[in-house]
Amino acid sequence: MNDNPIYKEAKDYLVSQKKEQVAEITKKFIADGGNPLDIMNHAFIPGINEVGDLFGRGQLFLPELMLAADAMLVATDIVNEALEGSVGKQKSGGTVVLATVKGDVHDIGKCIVVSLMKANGLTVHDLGRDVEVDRIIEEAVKVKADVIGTSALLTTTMKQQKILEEALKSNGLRDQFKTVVGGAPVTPRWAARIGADAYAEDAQDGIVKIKEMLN
Ligand code: B12
Repeated sequence: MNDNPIYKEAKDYLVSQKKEQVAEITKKFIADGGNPLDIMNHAFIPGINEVGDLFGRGQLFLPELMLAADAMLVATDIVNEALEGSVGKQKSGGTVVLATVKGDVHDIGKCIVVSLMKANGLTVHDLGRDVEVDRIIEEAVKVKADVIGTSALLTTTMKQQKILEEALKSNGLRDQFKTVVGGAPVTPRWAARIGADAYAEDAQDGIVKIKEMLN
């Protein structure tokens, strides 16, 4: 339920960059039987978006943005650990190569996507952040990936997703992989324009889209 007061408290801790309290409340929420994704979706993602808006409006500065990101990463680690522990190791047969594109160090969202994919039985090769298109393609070929997923958080780095589509085509590899794109500035329209196979709004949507593509 979105009106659980714990969400507001957790969100406030994140926005005010209180890392210790963020860790504590996340652990308590999970220990009390809460779904780890709920605190992420109802408290921390709205919280970090608010931080981003404040930063965008010049009401909060880079050092505070970095502290909030640090607190977010602590929450993400706790949530991811809980997610990974909550499922069996059954594999559903799909292999995904995932990366945040070149020039972009935003990886909080991608790390959530990785955990949820693993929790859903997908085999994930996470290349990290700031990854060149050539490296992504090399890994996808090497591990015979079914799907290539990319994350871009900057309007300036989104074009790497287009470069990936073009590189796949020019290397005659476009039919070998499905592609899915995500990240806050990315839209279904962008995905269609560059010729990606799918757009994912969030991690859960990503799983749905990937499972559809694998079928
Ligand atoms: C945290 C943060 C940072 C942290 C990143 C830490 C880290 N390890 O990730 C730090 C402090 C390092 C940072 C740096 C910068 N940042 Co910053 N940052 C943010 C902030 C506040 C939150 C991003 C985030 O983590 N969101 C939460 C996650 C969970 O959401 P998400 O990434 O969108 O992911 C979800 C979905 O999109 C989806 N998804 C995402 N990717 C994928 C991929 C696949 C395959 C799938 C299926 C799904 C999927 O699933 C995820 C989970 O649901 C945003 C604001 C915002 N609203 O986005 C600004 C923001 C992105 N940053 C911005 C800027 C400008 C910068 C800097 C240039 C600042 C500077 N002057 O140095 C640098 C850039 C550094 C670089 N080269 O990359 C701007 C970008 C503006 C623009 N037009 O491009 C924003 C929008 C802030 C703003 N309002 O101005 N930033």
